Amino acid sequence: MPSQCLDISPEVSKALARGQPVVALESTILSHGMPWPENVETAHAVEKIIRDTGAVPATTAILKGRLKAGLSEAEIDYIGSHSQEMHKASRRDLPWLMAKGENGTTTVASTMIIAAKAGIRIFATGGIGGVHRGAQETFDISADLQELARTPVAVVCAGPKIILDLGLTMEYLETMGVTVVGYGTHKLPGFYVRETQWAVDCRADSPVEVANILRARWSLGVDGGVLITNPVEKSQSLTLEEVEVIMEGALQDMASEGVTGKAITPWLIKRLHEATRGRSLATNIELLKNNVQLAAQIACDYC
Ligand code: PSU
Ligand code: MN
Repeated sequence: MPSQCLDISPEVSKALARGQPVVALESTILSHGMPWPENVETAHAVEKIIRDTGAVPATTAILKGRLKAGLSEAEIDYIGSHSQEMHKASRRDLPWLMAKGENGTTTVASTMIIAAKAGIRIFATGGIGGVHRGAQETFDISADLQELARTPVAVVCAGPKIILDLGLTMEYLETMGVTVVGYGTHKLPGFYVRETQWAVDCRADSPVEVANILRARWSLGVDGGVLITNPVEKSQSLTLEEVEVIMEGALQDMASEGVTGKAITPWLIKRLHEATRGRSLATNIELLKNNVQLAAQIACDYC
């Protein structure tokens, strides 16, 4: 349901009109999650994976105050090479960016909003935001979780980011009624880390099985999305032990440097990148490609 504030690209628009599969993509991962030029290369590579699988990619952003579903190559290149001027835009940021005609890159929450407005049901990303470590004190809970509770979009990811408190994140998702599916696993994947100690609600072993869960979810007529967690390949996974060692120092430095609010996730991602000498970036890129591939297959089966 295109609205006045939303531009759907001609390619995406045509696919939606014909009932063809479309996969939404976020853009904060490009501006705040990866350095240039890897961000631009990855953005084009994942769009290609989606097209090669028979679906159409719809990368989302806010450009000059307009919500975008589907970007041109030039727009992707611009965002990737002008990361500094891109506001990280979650649900709360959309109104002021729109009113002021600003540029912003979309988080999981705002991508879900744009996808739902455009009529796109499947969205692929790297990892979602969640309940931060120490949230008992800080109240830092990503708006991604509330969005999953209310917006009817399926998010394919490699799990909540391991920088979070995964136990509390799972509790929160349960409270909010979000179905969490493990793709080929009963254990919750933790983004860079293939497997964690937490269990998922249900396991699915094929794109068709996932598509059936999505249809059942939306036939209920209640609000909300579904989280599909797809473990990163074994050969690409970081170990829980190495991540925990890095996180211990990172959380101390983060506190002493006074990093707060929406800067936290990008700061921790960058810290892991440096501490692993680029291995976490390579993992991030691989898991994203993996998720995009799965999302495109699910979209084909869903349509
Ligand atoms: N991936 C990254 N870096 C990021 C994000 C993803 O490598 O910054 C973004 C995602 O868009 C996710 C968001 O939705 O972080 C969550 O941020 P917050 O915890 O501030 O809601
Ligand atoms: Mn936060």
